[in-house]
Amino acid sequence: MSRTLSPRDVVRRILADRSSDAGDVGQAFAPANIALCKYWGKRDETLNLPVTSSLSVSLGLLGSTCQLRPCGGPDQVTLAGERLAADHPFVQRLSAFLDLFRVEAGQGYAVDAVNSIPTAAGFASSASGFASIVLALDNLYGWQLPPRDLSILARLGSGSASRSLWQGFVEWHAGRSPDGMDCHAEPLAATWTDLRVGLLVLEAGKKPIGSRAAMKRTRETSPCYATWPDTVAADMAELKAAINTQDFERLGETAESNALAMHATMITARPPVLYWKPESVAAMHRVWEARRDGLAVYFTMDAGPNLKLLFTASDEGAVRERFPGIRVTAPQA
Ligand code: 2P0
Repeated sequence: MSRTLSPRDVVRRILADRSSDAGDVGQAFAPANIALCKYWGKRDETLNLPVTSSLSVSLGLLGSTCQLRPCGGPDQVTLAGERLAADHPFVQRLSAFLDLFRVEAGQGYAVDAVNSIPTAAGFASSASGFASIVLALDNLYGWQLPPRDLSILARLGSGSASRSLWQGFVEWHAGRSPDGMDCHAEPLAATWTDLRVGLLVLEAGKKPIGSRAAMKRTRETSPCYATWPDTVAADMAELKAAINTQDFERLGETAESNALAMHATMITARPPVLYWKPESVAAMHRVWEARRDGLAVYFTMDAGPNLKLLFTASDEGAVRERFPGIRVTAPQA
């Protein structure tokens, strides 16, 4: 029977027989990912173990690039060319994560991170960031860890980062073990080159509450959360069937419904968590209106006011016409 481990124990176990000699520099890219079946709620907050499995699609060239160099003293973090102060929340979170990997106390890293996803528009997720850091560490120390171990390490930084190690469709298994060693992601074999994801920026302001605190509050207080695991189980099966048969309507309908079900759990939390803005609701109506007009377009939403539209390549022109300013990505083209 496995017991709960600390994040440091998990790292020690995974790196047991790996080198602690760093090279000069480690560098890596990891794609951002958008969940079609969402992760919302943890069974273990220290290890970022989710209540349910989830399924995402990665965003191709949109993501994070990270360069790591060992340095003396405290960590030095540069984001998009700008040096961040030591008390910046991102630096604090990153340094706490890097603490798990330091060979000697006091050893620092110079981290240079660049996001190609529109950060200011609220699309930056911690997912590609932590995944790129884990890959850069793997590169710096020459660990050559198997992907499943990299996924577990990325999860310790941020749950959704466990899914950002691959392109295409990725399933994150919730697992059952208290130590989380069976809680990692893996890619699905199926590909779908015609699938498109459009980022619809509606508001770039700061979120009222971060997703970490919001999912905790939802799990603890929402009367609707009890049905969430069953919703996920049904939606996961539907999405996999839709992907395997390339049934776009089935994929879109399920992803949209899953996102709304996740938001229903948060809206009913106490106090409520409502990320939607009037512009978000107006955009939902525009999506539904487009569907009534025969255009196969669906939306999904995360912990923010913006929409991500799902459609196929042949409808890209029609979607761009209806949603000017949309940023279109071809996840698997
Ligand atoms: C997802 N989100 O599946 C869901 C949908 C937001 C809404 O994963 O606390 O930043 O670091 O594990 O991964 C955002 O949560 O949370 C997220 P932590 P994370 O993409």
